[in-house]
Amino acid sequence: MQHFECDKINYEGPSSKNPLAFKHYNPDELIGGKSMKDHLRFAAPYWHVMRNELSDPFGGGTAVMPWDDGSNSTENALNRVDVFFEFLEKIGIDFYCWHDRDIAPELGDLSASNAALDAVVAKLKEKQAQTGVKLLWGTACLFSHPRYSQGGATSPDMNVYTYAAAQVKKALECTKELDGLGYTFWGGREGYATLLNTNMKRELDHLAAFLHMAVDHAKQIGFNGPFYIEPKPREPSTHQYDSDSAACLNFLREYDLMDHFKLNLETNHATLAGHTMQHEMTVAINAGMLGSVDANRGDELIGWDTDQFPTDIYLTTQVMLCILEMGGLTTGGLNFDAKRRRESHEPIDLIHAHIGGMDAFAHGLKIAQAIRDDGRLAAFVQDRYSSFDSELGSQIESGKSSFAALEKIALANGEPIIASGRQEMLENLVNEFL
Ligand code: XLS
Ligand code: NI
Ligand code: NI
Repeated sequence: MQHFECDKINYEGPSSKNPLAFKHYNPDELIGGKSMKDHLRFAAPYWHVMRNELSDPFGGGTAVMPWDDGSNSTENALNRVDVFFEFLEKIGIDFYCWHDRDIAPELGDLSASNAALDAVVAKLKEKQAQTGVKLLWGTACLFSHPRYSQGGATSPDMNVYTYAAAQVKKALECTKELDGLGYTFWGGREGYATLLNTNMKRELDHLAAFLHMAVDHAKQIGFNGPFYIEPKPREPSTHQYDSDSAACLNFLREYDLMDHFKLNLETNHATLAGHTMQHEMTVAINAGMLGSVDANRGDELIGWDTDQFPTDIYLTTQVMLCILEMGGLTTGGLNFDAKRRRESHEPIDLIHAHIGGMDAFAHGLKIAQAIRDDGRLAAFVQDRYSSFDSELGSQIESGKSSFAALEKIALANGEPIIASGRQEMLENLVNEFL
């Protein structure tokens, strides 16, 4: 039985008018000597594709899901797996991500929930073997259940903390069982609603202890993939401790976790933090800490995590410039942490949505590669700092100069004559390639 009314989506090229075809994403086409598929490493999130009913704060779900009987049963969860793999096959996505509670139901107690998870993981494992699909990362949902309303790893209640630890232990073991390439921590409730009731220092210490236990357990079970932290400043909490790239790096350094973690950056979270995605990526890349990307976008007019599909070529070009600059993704990928609008309720809309995201990234990749091949942008930046390529510059950069030495030179030199930053010229240059 087929659940999505289409055949496998093929590449037809930029002149195609077929809405159910790729115009730019041509998986095996080489860009700078590497296939598009290997550059982009697209992943689909189980939570949005299979579980998002498309509700909003003012109304319930609209998504039509004829395959779902609406029950919280393990059987229903097992049925969804077939539909998800039909989706992956038709759209041509080779990686996926999940939360434990997306793939399997939370039942009466922890051992019942664990058993349900085992049953679904066994089926996922079979499907992965049949199709070659890989798990990009797994994660535990420590934010939906009422017990986590005041946090999981930062809950003031030790019994909740303990429960969260058990849940992450199991999710980690399931990730390992499915040969997952990474494991993500997104701490939606790891923050606070008000500082009036919060001991921030103690909560951060607890969070770090939690993450160290995760590292230890990964070692014990032989899970080698990186852990990812996914920054987001707020929503649902007023303030989330992992607020942006810089805050995460500081936390990881302070608590000696740098060797085991990388960042999973989400475009809409960057926007909520008041940064561009390019900024967030640059901060992470400079520290050698960019692991993976949750590829979506926000809305300039709505102040929450709208998780829209990335269709803005300017944005995808910037993201791909960053990824090419760092030498490409390794364990990570581009996970479409994105959902359809509430009005796009038919199953086929899932296909349209992902075609759009994949094409926008393929297009952005081609543009980014062309900008790099052209070389003028990079040459401008290099030249802008060329005064530091002098002997004095290298003394400064290697920490071998002093205020006294520089004062002497400043007194002798007189007023510096500086060059233009040429922002508009560079914007025009980028537009040449769009
Ligand atoms: C929510 C986050 C979430 C993570 C996984 O805003 O983006 O979906 O990616 O827990
Ligand atoms: Ni995300
Ligand atoms: Ni998000």
